[in-house]
Amino acid sequence: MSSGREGPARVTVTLVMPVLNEIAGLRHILPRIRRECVDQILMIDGGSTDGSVEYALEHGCEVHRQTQRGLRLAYIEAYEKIKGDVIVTFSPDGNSIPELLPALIDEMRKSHDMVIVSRYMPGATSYDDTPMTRLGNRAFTWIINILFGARYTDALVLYRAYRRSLPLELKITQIRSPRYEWWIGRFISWEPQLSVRCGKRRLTVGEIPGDEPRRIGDEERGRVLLPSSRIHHFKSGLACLYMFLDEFLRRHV
Ligand SMILES: Nc1nc2c(ncn2[C@@H]2O[C@H](COP(=O)(O)OP(=O)(O)OP(=O)(O)O)[C@@H](O)[C@H]2O)c(=O)[nH]1
Ligand SMILES: [Mg+2]
Repeated sequence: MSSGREGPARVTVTLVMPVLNEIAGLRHILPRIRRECVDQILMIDGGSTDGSVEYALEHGCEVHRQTQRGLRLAYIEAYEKIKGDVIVTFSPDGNSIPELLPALIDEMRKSHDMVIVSRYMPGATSYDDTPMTRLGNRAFTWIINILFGARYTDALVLYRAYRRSLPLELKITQIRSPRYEWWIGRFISWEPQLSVRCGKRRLTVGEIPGDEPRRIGDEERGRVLLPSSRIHHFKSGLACLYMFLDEFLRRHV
């Protein structure tokens, strides 16, 4: 079976895994990652207290403990520790299917700057979406396409691969916490901004279809959308909209 890395254009791959109390997911997912597909697994820990860090260390992962708030700053802090030519961001909460890694890396080797595992391409489904998140993800992807001349089917998903140098070239590593995120009280990750800036620069972005299974642990908890989760999604949406406006009005890249 292909690991996605054979051939003349062999690339080294770092799997970057943000984690905040995901022990149930890690137990299911880590054993399914074929180690010949990746050269380094770097877990970025947001302050887990459930044994996630210990489990990851025991299973051959490197761990960076983030000191600042939000996923973007977590990635920025850990950026220097990433050794691979290609970064794959991966959520070990069950949303990212490890068996798709070879196909993702294979597609990345076709001279793409970034490859997205799309939940909305024909043949793929998100089982984690609620009607609200589905509508939001699709509407925001459409807005990015219209404003920045891109053709994504899924511009927001975390599961994707890109050249290690891409966040530097797109100056994503220079963005700290914009003022609007402090006002809103929500610090968004860097994937939406990668999609926006790749669109602005007309970079080569590919997509492969990939289901998004439900978050591990939801079955036990029941699929209840808590009010706090709704507020959290609403704030993320608002922060994204501000970012789109800011990117549209200013020439950041
Ligand atoms: N290091 C770090 N990891 C985080 C943080 N917040 C969430 N994570 C992890 O990042 C991954 C993705 O987070 P989720 O909250 O599932 O994000 P999502 O699936 O895109 O969005 P939801 O629809 O809100 O669940 C999970 O493995 C989380 O444990 C954080 O502040 N720091
Ligand atoms: Mg998730």
